[in-house]
Amino acid sequence: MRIFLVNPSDVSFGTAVITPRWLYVLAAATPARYGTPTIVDETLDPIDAADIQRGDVVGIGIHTANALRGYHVGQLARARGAVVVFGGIHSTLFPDEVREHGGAHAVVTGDGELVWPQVLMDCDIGNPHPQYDGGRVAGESFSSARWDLLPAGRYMWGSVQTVRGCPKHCSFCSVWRTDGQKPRQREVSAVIREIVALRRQGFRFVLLADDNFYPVTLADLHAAERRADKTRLFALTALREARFELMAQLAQLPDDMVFYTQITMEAAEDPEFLAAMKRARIRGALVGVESVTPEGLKAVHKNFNDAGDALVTRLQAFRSAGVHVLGSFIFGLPTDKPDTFAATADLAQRAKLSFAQFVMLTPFPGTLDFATWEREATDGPTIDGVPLTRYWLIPPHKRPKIYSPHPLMPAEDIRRRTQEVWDRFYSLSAIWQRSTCVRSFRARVAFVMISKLYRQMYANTGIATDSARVARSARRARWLARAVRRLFVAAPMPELQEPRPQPSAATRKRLAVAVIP
Ligand code: B12
Ligand code: SF4
Repeated sequence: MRIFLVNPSDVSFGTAVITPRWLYVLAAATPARYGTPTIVDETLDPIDAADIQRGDVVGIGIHTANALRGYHVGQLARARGAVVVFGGIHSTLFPDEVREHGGAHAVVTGDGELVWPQVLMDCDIGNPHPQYDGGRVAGESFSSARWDLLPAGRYMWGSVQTVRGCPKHCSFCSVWRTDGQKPRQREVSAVIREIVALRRQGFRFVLLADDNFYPVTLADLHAAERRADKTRLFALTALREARFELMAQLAQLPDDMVFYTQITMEAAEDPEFLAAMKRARIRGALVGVESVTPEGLKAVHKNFNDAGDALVTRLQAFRSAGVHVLGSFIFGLPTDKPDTFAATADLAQRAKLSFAQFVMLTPFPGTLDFATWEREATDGPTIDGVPLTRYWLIPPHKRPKIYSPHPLMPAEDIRRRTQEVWDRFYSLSAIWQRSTCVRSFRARVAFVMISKLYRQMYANTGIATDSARVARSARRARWLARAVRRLFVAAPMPELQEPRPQPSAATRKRLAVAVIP
């Protein structure tokens, strides 16, 4: 029984920025008796159907954006006699759809690593169950990835998850509902072991692929302190200390290493945390700004963010602490007005963001926004017989760019204005001005190329309606990706050892207090 793990994608760039982690986690969870799985990442190269034979097991992981391509791959594999197993967030949300459209024999919902050996055993005896519940695996049981299986020279960044789940409840995000609101933090030693494995191979850039790297805020701690029962305070303090332990160990890794993560804006109020991030060389973070107006933030249940000048101050705090911000903004919120676009572009500039993304509001399944939209859209429009509320089943070139009608602006207006904001933020002169955030001329040129690559990969291919523009962007992205790849690699360090665990400053302080009579 041969095993294939396939990451579906409509577009293959030949080179990819970040390793799709699930492929290498499931490879690690595959028992040795089934051999080494064949990994196919279609963001690099499309799958060759001729490789699949009767009796193979083909595991396909999908999120909403690549579900349709995943279904094509599933049908194709099934037609060749393979046993088809689906997993990933979209399969978790729509197991029936996956069976109907993807040719799945089995669907795994939730986390895959613990249940995968059972699935394979059932496939081996010819009895795969229609559905398996992988549940929410505890932080200490997360599988490490099999980085030894990475193809050489195809990826720029490794990806290591340190925490899963997020305590917030933003209306456009499914993480807190699927991954849970209780942060499941991994053991520091497991995270460090993986990062060392990646650096040994020459990866010096690593994405900490977390939902929210800052799961315990100072406000959470103060609220817990006020409670008579201190159980929650102890639990939160332990989580926070483990963050500091992790950062203290990251700081001991070779100093050419750079980390990048996703974090909420509240970290700006926590100078001790920011300083630890800087020491750990967490040089960049995606911060979900979402909206620059208080009404917009209220609409997405993100009241813990600031708006206006306070927002600029908070974002600048990251930059002052040496953490570059990739600000993420949403356009198309019901509270947006025509002047919101220019106000957002201005704010992104004033806040000294190094990078920014401007996404159009998409109701992702599993979110509160999706539930409201689906409820209100009964008997709504269809495209080729597919209801709009199942938009991922509509071929990408026929999909609308905006789904929910806006009270003030037509969809095309929102799309065009969003495109203009991307064009303005990523104009050559604006990027060159921003590139002063790095020192040498070489680093500035690298900054320009990376900005252009980011823009080609995420803006034009997603927002433009003109297919010539999309094709041109994909070509440019391919070229840029090849050109910038070498900026990210370093000489392998096969001898690199894991740093010795060191208590963080916070733990040392606590221990010191404990021994003082
Ligand atoms: C890192 C990350 C990214 C990176 C991806 C880098 C990469 N190459 O992987 C970047 C920043 C590029 C990114 C981009 C986007 N992302 Co993202 N991302 C994440 C994040 C935070 C972590 C992903 C990860 O590595 N997880 C670790 C692995 C091990 O977990 P996993 O993928 O869930 O896999 C486990 C299970 O699902 C299961 N499983 C998965 N596949 C399979 C297959 C089989 C056969 C089996 C048995 C099991 C199984 O087992 C695995 C182990 O437990 C997730 C949130 C999350 N918690 O997963 C969001 C998430 C996946 N992203 C999301 C979104 C929306 C996006 C964007 C659309 C954002 C945007 N507006 O541009 C883009 C899409 C880009 C694209 N076209 O693919 C959503 C997806 C929602 C949905 N319904 O699809 C998520 C869930 C976050 C959210 N806010 O809700 N993302
Ligand atoms: S958007 Fe970010 S902060 Fe909000 S629930 Fe999702 S992961 Fe948490």
